[in-house]
Amino acid sequence: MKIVRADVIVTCPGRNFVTLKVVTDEGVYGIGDATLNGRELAVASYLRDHVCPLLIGRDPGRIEDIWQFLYKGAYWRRGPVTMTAIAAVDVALWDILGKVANLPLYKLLGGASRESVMVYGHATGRDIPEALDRYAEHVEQGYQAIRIQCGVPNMRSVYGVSKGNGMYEPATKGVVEEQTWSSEKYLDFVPKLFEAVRDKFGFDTHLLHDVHHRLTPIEAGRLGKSVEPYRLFWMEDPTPAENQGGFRLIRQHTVTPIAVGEVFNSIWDCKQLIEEQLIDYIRATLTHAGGITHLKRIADFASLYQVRTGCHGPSDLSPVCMGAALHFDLWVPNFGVQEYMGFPKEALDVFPHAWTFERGLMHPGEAPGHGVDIDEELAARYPYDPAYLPVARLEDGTLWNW
Ligand code: GCO
Ligand code: MG
Repeated sequence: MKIVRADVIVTCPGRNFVTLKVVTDEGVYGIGDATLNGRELAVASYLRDHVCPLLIGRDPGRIEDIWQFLYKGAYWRRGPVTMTAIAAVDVALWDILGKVANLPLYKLLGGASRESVMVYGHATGRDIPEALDRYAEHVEQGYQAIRIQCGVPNMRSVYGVSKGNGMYEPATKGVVEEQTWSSEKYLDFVPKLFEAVRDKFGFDTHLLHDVHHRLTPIEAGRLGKSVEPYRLFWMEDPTPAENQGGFRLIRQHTVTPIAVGEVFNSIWDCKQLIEEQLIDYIRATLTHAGGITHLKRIADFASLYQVRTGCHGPSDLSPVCMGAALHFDLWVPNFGVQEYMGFPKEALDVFPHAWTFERGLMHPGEAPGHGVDIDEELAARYPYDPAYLPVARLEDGTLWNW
């Protein structure tokens, strides 16, 4: 079997997605997600101009060799654009392998390690009562794990809260939104949010929260310590993770579990964090961290240190990523939880999928491969629409971490 075509499809059904379709001489094809939010066309060009021509004529079954070829062969290793492009190829090739073997991807990985995949949903509110209402809705829908984000009094904007009543979407069309941030106001307020959740709903649901890289390590240590009574499932991205050693400071002060990794793109980004057991959950994704082949390597390494997975799963990774991630999650022995934000309806129509959701649990389905397809005719009706992630500034105007 040989690869005869590789096409990049850019579409905006509710938001922008980049998809790679790899076609073989036997007519079997596979698809992979290549979406890098706010920088979509960089990956589309990397694939179209540099990677697709190199795939033609290759045996799609040599997944590991093609991965190594694209990683080492570029000379310029790692980075989000490169690793997203490699991931798209990798996931498409695993999809082909599954279709050829007539097996769902999770069986190729070693079979199911559990009956279903626990996912966490997003409860967001402009204030505590609104956030609690959304939390209650998630409890009613059967979610066992819920992330909560809430507006902070006297702060004009905050990370992670829906603008209207719809889904949370961080990107804004055409412009870079400038938000303001105060770590002091946030730190004084946020323990009250968790207290309100536990007072109202007790301790039966896993409670998650995303700090979105906003604090310094010592501030993060203080936050973790102050919220220990509310037993968070995790405190996500408490501080930027370029300086992995910085997490030692957080660990010295708190036993609140830590999740990191949604902006990571290789095992090297998380090596020290995992080896020194500075985190509890690794959040790298298939799409941004080199696909199934590389995420498997990260997860196996993490398992040596009792670090579990908690894959990033926002609506800005496509339904293709979600489908493939669910196969990975069903297999991976050191699974923790999977994020599931949901998708705009148009996106679900463009990407027909085999996965199912029932009361906070998901299953990838039994379709061969990863079970997600793309309706190219429908995709063509939603042209690319440039959008950017916001930036955050401190109240004096200093550019901060969004
Ligand atoms: C999460 C993330 C997202 C990111 C988004 C950026 O925990 O789901 O923090 O909300 O901000 O994926 O593109
Ligand atoms: Mg996050």
